[in-house]
Amino acid sequence: MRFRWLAAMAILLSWSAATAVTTQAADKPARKPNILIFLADDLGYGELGCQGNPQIPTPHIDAIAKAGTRFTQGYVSGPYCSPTRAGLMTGRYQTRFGHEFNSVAQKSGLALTETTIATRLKSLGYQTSAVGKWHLGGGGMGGPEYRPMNRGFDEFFGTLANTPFYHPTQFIDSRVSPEVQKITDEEFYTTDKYAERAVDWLEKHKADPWFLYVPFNAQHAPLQAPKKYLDRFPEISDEKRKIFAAMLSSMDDAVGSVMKKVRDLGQEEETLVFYLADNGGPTASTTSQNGPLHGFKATTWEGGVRVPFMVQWKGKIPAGKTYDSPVIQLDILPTAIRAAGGEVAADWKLDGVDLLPYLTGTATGKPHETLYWRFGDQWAIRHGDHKLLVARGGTKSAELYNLAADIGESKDLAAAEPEKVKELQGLWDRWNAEQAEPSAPKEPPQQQQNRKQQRQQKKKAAADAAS
Ligand SMILES: [Ca+2]
Repeated sequence: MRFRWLAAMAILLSWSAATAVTTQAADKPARKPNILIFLADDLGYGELGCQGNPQIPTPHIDAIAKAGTRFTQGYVSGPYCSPTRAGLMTGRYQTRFGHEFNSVAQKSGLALTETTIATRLKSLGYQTSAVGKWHLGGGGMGGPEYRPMNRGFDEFFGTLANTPFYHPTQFIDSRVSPEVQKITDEEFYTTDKYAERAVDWLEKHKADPWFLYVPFNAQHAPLQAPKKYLDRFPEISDEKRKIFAAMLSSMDDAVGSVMKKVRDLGQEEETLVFYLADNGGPTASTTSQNGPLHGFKATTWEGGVRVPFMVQWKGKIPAGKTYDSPVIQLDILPTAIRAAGGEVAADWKLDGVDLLPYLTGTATGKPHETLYWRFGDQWAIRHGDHKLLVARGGTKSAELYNLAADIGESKDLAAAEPEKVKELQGLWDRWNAEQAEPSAPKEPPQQQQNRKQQRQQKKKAAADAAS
């Protein structure tokens, strides 16, 4: 009898202890996860250790893939800088609001009708910072209303557009002034300074949930790197490749510094991290490789729009896995908003989707059955494993590829599969009809004029030489 009474008491006690723990956990609201986005510039699919290229070690970037999930079919909606950023910041195909070309950033900037991920996270109580290359206006003819400080970022440290790595142009440190500043420090190297500022900002803002966006200038031209990184590659004799390697090594160190800070703050389990590139590699100008993919930056071939892309959230997203269905940078905004406990409203008219249920396995199927691109005369649609496209360097008529069997887009199936061509053309036409006209021409008129003059001078020089 006594034994039964003791057993009953023990059960009762352990039940109350469990209840107490549950109540305690419920009383302390879980902190919203921090959001961290690293964006590389012009880094091709064929670079990085985790992408299968051991030539330039990238242990810190690889560590994100190791602690998280790497997308083998990660896309961007733009084949070069500014359009991809417009899509990333809004979660919408940038062609919906005319942001088809880089020239929009020069003419004005990201349309003021659009709401950025930073503004959306701010309304959920986040502190926000952008450290790196903006390239969404506010530096050309557009006014300060296009600068990051007026697009949801509390702080901005970086350049408004493309820049040299030393003596960066159109540089703003919003702690000093909202206006463009001249950098006179000879030793100032953007990638290293971005890491320093990001780490400093994290220390100052560790108490509340934060959103940190780090769009590196690396690996965009011009190829420039400090000696300390060049010295890491004595075995690379090609001068261009050596500088590219040094730049990538510097970016890897910068990612490592920021991630170390997150760990030192004890926040790695509450930080959702993305690392991706803004477009494919322009191999001829910088050596940036696209691995098995066909085409380059500024084309709608896979080499222009399929990029290194990975995500980590320790304890939430599976570690050391790949995810092999197509995803796109437009997915980052809804994924971050949902992770932050926010709702995605229908009137945001997003094209991206929340990836977390797919990554954790609670959702079946694919995030996207169909993806679309438009870039002037070039365009593409991916539907299932088939891709129909018109791209620079191609036949000028629509070509059809099966990416599951032919990742290198080498065997045009258009003639063999006319029904598939018709189906995909119909889908793309319907999507295309929803897109806006480009809000700025592909090249500003002055640039077009200069190019025309250069062509005429070349022609004349050739004619003179022949006569
Ligand atoms: Ca780029």
